[in-house]
Amino acid sequence: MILDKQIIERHNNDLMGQHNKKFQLLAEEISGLNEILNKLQRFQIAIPSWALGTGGTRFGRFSGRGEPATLEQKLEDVGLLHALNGSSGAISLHIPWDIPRDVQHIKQLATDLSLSFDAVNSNTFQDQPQQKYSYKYGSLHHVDPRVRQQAVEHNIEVMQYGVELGSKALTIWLADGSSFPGQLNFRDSFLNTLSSMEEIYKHLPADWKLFVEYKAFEPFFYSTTIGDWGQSLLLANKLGPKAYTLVDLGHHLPNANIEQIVSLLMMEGKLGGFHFNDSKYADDDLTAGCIKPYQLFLIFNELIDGMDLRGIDHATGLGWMIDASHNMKDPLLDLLQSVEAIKIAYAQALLVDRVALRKAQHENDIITAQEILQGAFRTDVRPLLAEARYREGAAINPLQLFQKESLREELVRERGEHSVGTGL
Ligand code: PSV
Ligand code: MN
Repeated sequence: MILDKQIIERHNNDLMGQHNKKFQLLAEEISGLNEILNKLQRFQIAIPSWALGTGGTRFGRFSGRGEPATLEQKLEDVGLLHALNGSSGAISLHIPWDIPRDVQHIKQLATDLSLSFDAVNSNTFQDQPQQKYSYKYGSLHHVDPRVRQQAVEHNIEVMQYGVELGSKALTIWLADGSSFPGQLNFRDSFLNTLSSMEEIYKHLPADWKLFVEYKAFEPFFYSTTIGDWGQSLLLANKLGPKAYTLVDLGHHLPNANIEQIVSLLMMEGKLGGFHFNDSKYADDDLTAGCIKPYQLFLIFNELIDGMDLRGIDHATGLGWMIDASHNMKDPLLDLLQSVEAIKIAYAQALLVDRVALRKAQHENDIITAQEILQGAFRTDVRPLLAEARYREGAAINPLQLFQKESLREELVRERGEHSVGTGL
């Protein structure tokens, strides 16, 4: 479904009076308003192809209605999100779920929808029908070199698809680990992973990045071979300058100080990208900012601090992606909420008076430091986001438009009630 521009214009006309009042009130209080709006307009968050269908839990999956069943339909869904919010201009593909059969056609469709291709993701956590060796006991860390080689070749193939489409990064997340003490030798597993990744790295195009994602547990529950940011950073450092750590917010042990991790990875120039989601207990993959919005703000506070220190462009310097999917909400509405929450945190962090914060830190003035951070966090920046969207030709209130225009019903009419997306 391609959204008629007139629907957005009509929606914006209806809301303009109300929006202007709120925006003007806020605008008076903000210094550097245009620069902030400009940053908000440029900031894009990639949408993972696997979040467009309803996700499952290990107990089952309750598929939604009118889910995108083909790669074309997935692109159309992301194109729809981007038309609505002006902030979702990229899609991240997972191979083999999203193999492009007709590359030229897929590229043309992406261009028509103003989308680019974000990092491509390999999948060595599931066995595929024609596959020779099983990943039951892992992939890149496997004790059997033939399994490792198969997983290396898969990653090379994923990069080839990415090159054809214009991606610039490969994300590797390994399910490799163990569930029982004694099951594997930690050192051997790490070294096998390293040599497998070295092989993949050799094939990485010159202008590409390799993102090494870590995860503390799941699907294995005793050890994960790339279990935390230390192990990921070790690998990234050993691999070379094109390898970086990728932080997925749901992949830490409870109460980990993720903002501190982010700060130090940036200090080392080794933070590559992000997978946004939120969680209460584990890798819950809930909507970004739905449970811990203050943590999200604190993370952005460190990100901006680190990026500005190194002169990194906020919009293009790091890989920004959502990695959330669950089985309750309409996935498109959920993604609109995630993007909004991420950009709220970003906008609030842009409001932090960094000079005053540094001064307070140097004077051990904890009270002022807290006031500065919480003052920014408690600012309702939603009119700024709405204004940035309006200036991009997108909707002042994308969620409201989606619901009022019954866009899901439209998709169900097009695709059928029982169309199901690929993914977990
Ligand atoms: C694993 O939990 C993960 O976060 C990795 O990024 C995967 O590629 C993604 O989810 C989808 O399975
Ligand atoms: Mn992830």
